This record gives sequence, C-alpha cells and structure tokens, in this order.
Amino acid sequence: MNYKIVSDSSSNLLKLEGINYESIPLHIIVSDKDFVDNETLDLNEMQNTLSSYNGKSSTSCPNSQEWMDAFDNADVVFCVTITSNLSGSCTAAKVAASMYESEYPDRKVYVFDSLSTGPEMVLIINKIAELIESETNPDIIYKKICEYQKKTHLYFELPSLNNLAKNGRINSILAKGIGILGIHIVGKASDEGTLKPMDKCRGDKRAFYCLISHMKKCGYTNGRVIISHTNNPSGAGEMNELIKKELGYTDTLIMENRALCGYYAEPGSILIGFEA
Ligand code: X90
Repeated sequence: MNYKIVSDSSSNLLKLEGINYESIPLHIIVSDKDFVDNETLDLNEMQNTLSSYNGKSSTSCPNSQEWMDAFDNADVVFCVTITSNLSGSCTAAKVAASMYESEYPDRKVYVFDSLSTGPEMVLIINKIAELIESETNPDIIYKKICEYQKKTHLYFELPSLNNLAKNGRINSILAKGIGILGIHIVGKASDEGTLKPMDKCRGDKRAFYCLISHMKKCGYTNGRVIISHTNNPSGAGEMNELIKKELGYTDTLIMENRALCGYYAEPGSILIGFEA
C-alpha cells in the first residue's frame, strides 16, 4: 500500500525526510500581491510589504481540487488541516476526500482537523509518519492519532492580534491593548479550535515564564516540544533554554513560521506545540 501525508501550509512543514509528504499552500493577499505560502516564498519580502502597507490584507485556504491534486494516486492519504473553526481548509479537504474515494473506491483518505495550527500540526504529522513505519492497518493509525490528539496542545505568545482581529478570526475586543507598551498576549488553542486568551504580560521574558507556568498547569511532564517563531530566533532560543531549565526537556525542535502563521501570529511571536 502506498501512503501519503498532506497538510496545509499552516503546519510550517515543507518536507518530511523519507516520507511521501506534501504541503499545500494557503495564500496571503496584500493589495494586488498574492503571496503563495510555499518553499519559494521570500518571507522577508512579505513582511516588508505588510509593514509598509496600511490597507486591507487577507488570506485564503486551498480548495478541494488542490487537496485532491495532492492525493496523487496514493492508496491511503492522511490529511492534517488547520482548525476548522478559523479556516475553510478542513472542509475543502473533507470534500476532496469524498470525491477521491468515490472516484477510486479502493482508496482511503483520513482527514484530521488539528483544531490548532503550526507546531501542534507537526506533532500530529510526525506521529502519523512514525505509525506508518510500524502499523499496516490504516484504520488503526487513524484511531491512534485520534487518541494522540487528546494529549497534544498549542500554547503561544503574540505581540499583536491585529491581523487576527482585522480578518474576523477573533473578537476585536480581545485585540485592544495588545502590542501597546510591550503587552503580549499568552493564550492557547481551545478544545474547539479557537484562540483562547490566558494572560497578558509586559515584555517577552515575562511571557516566556508565563508560558512555562501554563505548561506545568496543563500537566506537562516530559513530552515532545516544538517551538515555531516569526522572525524571532533569539526569542525561540531563550524559550528553549527555559524549557530545558524549568521543564527538563532537551530535545525541542525549533522551526520558523512560514507565511500563514507568520501573517497571523505576527513578527516576534512564539508558538509551542507539546505533548502533555
Ligand atoms: O482560511 C484562511 O484564510 C486561513 C485562516 C487562518 C486563521 C487563523 C490562523 C492562526 C495562525 C496564530 C496564533 C495561534 C492561534 C491558534 C488558534 C487555534 C496562528
């Protein structure tokens, strides 16, 4: 049986060593420019365009045909999407799955709504890749991933909520005061796949300690941790040191947010996917 894993580009993962994997791009639209969130995109150019532009910007998700094209004759496909509560990507993947299965009745597509994004999607994708190596029954892989999703989380600290509010992904009342005088928001992806604020902190150092205390409260012991950041390698490094010191985990993977997460999380942000 030949397997494929497909995610939308909000995972920030472009390649997966030794695994048949594809990322389908979302788009960031700024004035008349369409930034396609793939490996050729110049992230600095996108951020520069955004910071010198005061008008409206928006995003769009892959459509069913784009998902379908990525399935690419695989017998079994596992899709991992950004939360269905903030994007149409998951619905498009589900439509593509039923189109593909009716066209090829002996093939199967499983769609996982991450109810999250970024590094939590990477944890799920890595787990699917591991299971493909050891488990031959795809239904069992599906069930194990559903169980796995119960113990993965996404926490974050964001220096601004502007793009999330301007595009109606959060209530604009939430965005008030964030970004002023160094106030960052610390929050998490809720069980429903929406942004849930937990704290406000002045400066990123306080935000990092705050994240650690929320991870402890969530019951973190020694599970895997993945950090992603937007244009903030030093912050990601500091967070990593704190995770070592306070939580004793030394294997944190650090990634860069690609365009979609970069646009919404905004420069300076840190996202943390972890297993509790
Ligand atoms: O379909 C589209 O156009 C994409 C819309 C995506 C909207 C949300 C993106 C969030 C990116 C921001 C911080 C984490 C929030 C997590 C909430 C589940 C990352």
